[in-house]
Amino acid sequence: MDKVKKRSVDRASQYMLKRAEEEHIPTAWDRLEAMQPQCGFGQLGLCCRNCNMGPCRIDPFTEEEQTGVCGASRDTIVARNFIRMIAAGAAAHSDHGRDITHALWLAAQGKADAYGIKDEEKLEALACEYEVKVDGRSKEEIAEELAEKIFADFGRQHGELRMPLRAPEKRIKLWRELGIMPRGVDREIVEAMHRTHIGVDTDYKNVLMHGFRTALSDGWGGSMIATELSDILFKTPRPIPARVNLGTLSPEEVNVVVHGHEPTLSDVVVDAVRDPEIVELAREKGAKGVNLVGMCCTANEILMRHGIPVAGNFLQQELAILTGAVDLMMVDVQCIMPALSSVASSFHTKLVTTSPKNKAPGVTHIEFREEEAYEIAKKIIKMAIENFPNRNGNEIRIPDENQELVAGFTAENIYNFLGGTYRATYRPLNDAIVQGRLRGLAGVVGCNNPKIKHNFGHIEMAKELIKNDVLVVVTGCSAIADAEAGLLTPEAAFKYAGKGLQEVCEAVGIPPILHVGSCVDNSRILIALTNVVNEGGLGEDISDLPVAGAAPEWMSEKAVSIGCYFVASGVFTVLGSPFPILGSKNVTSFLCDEVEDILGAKFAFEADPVKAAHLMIEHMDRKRKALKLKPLMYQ
Ligand code: BF8
Repeated sequence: MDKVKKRSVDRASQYMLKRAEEEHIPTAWDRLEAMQPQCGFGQLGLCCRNCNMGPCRIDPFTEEEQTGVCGASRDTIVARNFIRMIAAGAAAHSDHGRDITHALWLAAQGKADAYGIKDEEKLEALACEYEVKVDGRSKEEIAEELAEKIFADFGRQHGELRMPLRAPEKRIKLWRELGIMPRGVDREIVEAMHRTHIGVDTDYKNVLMHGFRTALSDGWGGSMIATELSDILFKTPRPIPARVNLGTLSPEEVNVVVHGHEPTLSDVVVDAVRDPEIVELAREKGAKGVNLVGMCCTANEILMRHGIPVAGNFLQQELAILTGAVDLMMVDVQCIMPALSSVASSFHTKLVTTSPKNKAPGVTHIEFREEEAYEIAKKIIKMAIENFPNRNGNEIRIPDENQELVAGFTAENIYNFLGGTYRATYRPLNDAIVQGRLRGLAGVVGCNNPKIKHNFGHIEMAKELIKNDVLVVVTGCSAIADAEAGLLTPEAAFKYAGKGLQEVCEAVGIPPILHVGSCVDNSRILIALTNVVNEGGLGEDISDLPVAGAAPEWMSEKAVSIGCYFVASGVFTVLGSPFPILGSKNVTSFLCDEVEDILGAKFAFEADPVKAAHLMIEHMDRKRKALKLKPLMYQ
């Protein structure tokens, strides 16, 4: 048991890891062990394979100025590798945003029956921002023109992206002065690839500043588009109770797990599992019904809007199959481990890929098309039901872990709840900070990584922050980790929060940690911070606020892009493990120090989540001092 306790703090995961060990089924933790020692050049960012004169690698231990065959210095190589990570992360988020735009565009033309406009108010507000005429037009006409205008933002060649104009004025001015105001989403990503091609940009600072521009085109571009249009198409979330962890799988029902990121298929599956034909078929096959659960960010999308249970976060995807109770797992894009097919082959589980961008050898592929979304959803669920009788009853081991949570917070509804009334104002939140009831705000986001004990970083950091009167907002796998530890309930405030935060939570009945959605929904945090600035009394820019961000268990390139757009927006950001940049002292000192003078924020790396929380708290205290705020009420 010791080994599994070292791998995860979550009891359900420990239980499944034990099974994996007994049955000799390797998981990500075993593969990480087998991979040791990992490539030191790669870890430090010192390996360049951007051309065929290489691969080149720079000796990390020499003081001599070594270069690659082309003459690229260690600074250039490290900076180039780093911004290629940003470009890949921004591409993933933004392509997700583009797919949602495509669904809206089809729905507006009546070509995708499964979708409709679910939030007309938001549609009209966004249309006004994009200068789309609203008066006297149908919602479909408005939506079609809006989708076209948003498509244009992806490929914009001149001018500026629309959504960054939502940022505080001072920040916009800074971005313009620095030449990092993003133009088109695709343009910034393409330019990142161009600049890092052999023989282009060798000035590491110039390379890194373009990295920030690319990241901004994600946070204030592709991701924000994904969030806004998902709200319009699938409805804007409201606080909603639900359940989380592997115990949400049912021994008596057909278990369908949706895993990945985009809500275009999963949202339709929510309706399809309730279809009388489906319910009837499930009964015919001896099941009590169909139990739909989510995994990773697709889970967060349908949790936020429909209260669908969450089976787990990134490191639990293999463990879900190890229960022997998953009849079908359908996946779309991002964070889907290629190892799933081999784990599934040890059980009756059917694995189905659905995106033309993500197929896997030997895995059933049922291609998703928005035009036939409902039929395709039903086809996949029927396949799950047909597979139910193939379950081996003796093989099923579902852990008895099934926690309550409340999710569904947004930049718009946070103020309603914190206000204690339905006034559309951030005043009560700002006042709570100004008067010292709250110390500040923190966003804790990002992945799991088997290099860090599963969920440990997220949970310990969040607990330390709330104990110190910091209101925490969470997304992605971090939100799921906290939910599994019971932190996303109003009761958690009494157990773990400091007195000031407790008072705020008690007054309005909210958890001390607010789940604001999937990883693209980090854009909700940017908007919330902007609203705090605009409300007044806490400075003129996001960098003036007593706020901080963190990704204690990050692993994906998307997390790199997220970190960079938070820093570029003025948020001090702490990572649980370093970026692969330590091979260059100059790049490291630029990102972890000098950039604060340029952008008003910087990165820090700290593996201990409690120490990391204190870096964030110290930062908030410095900002409080600079703003001459009152001392904290209870600390
Ligand atoms: O986009 S937090 S492991 S699931 S990358 Fe992936 Fe990381 Fe989870 Fe969501 Ni975000």
